This record gives sequence, structure tokens and C-alpha cells, in this order.
Amino acid sequence: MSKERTFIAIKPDGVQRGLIGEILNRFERKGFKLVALKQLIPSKALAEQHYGVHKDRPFFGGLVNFITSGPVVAMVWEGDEVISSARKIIGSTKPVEAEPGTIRGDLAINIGRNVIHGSDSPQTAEFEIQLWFQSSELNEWTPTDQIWRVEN
Ligand code: DAT
Ligand code: MG
Repeated sequence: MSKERTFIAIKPDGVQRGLIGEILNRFERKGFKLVALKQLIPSKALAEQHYGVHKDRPFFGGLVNFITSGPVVAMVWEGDEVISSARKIIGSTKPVEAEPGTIRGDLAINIGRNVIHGSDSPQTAEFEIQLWFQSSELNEWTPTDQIWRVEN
């Protein structure tokens, strides 16, 4: 098991629909540790860097407009294999393919309004965390019940 950090963001549709608490709860009850959280309206430059890998796709312009259209809740979560585990909690990119029980499976209908982002690899996680957060915004702390979630 390797301890990792991942970047998670509730997109403007999730914020507008009042789903922040519902979404945070799923990561909290799983046992992951929240190490950073803030709400911001992303700049166009930030959005374009974040989704840079998709810059040649036809949906890129609409995606950047959408993600900059209102507040986003940006977070860093930490725990054993949190990167792949969070992707499972989130579900498939296309909500129609996302299993019931996942965030997108339960809370979204449309690929362009799929409520949440999660890093897809260790490299992406490292890039996205430094893109969205200053290192001083990442908190080192130990939950008092940590021994009940992880061995040693
Ligand atoms: P994910 O968010 O699951 O990592 P991705 O990285 O392939 O998915 O795409 C980033 C976002 O872009 C995705 O959450 C929604 C949007 N998107 C992807 N494919 C799309 C498409 N074919 N049409 C419209 N939006 C799309
Ligand atoms: Mg992606």
C-alpha cells in the first residue's frame, strides 16, 4: 500500500446544485484524510492549464467556459492508493456508464455536467496539486482515529 495524495474538484454544477456536502461525505466516510480545501472561481489560464491535455478536443472551449463559470471546490485528499480509489468513488466519465453508487452514477446525467474531477495518475495528481495549491495550503496532520483506519 502506498500513501498518495490526489486532487479532487467539485465543478460549478456540483456547487450550484448544493452537492458539496454529499460529495465530501463520500470521501470522508471512506476514511481518506482531507489535507486542503478551498472555494474559488478558476481563471481561464488555470482552467486551460488544468485541462491542457484536452486542448485539441472539440469540447475544450466549452469545458473551459463551464469550469470558469462559477465557484469550484478544490481539494487534496490523502491515503493509501487514494488516486485510483477516488476515481472508483467518482465513477466513469460518462454518467450513463458510471455505476450506481458512484458519484457520477448517482448524481449526474450528462458528460459535460459530471459534477466532479479527480486526478487520473500519480503524475497528474502531482501536476494538479501544485497547479491549484501553494505548498503552504497543504496541511500535515494526524486524525485522532487514524489507528482505526490504517495498520501501523
Ligand atoms: P475525467 O473527468 O473522467 O478525467 P476526461 O479527463 O476524459 O474525463 O475529460 C475531462 C472532462 O472533459 C470530463 O470530465 C468531461 C469533459 N469531456 C470529456 N469528454 C467529453 C466529450 N466527449 N464531450 C463533452 N465533454 C467531455
Ligand atoms: Mg481526466
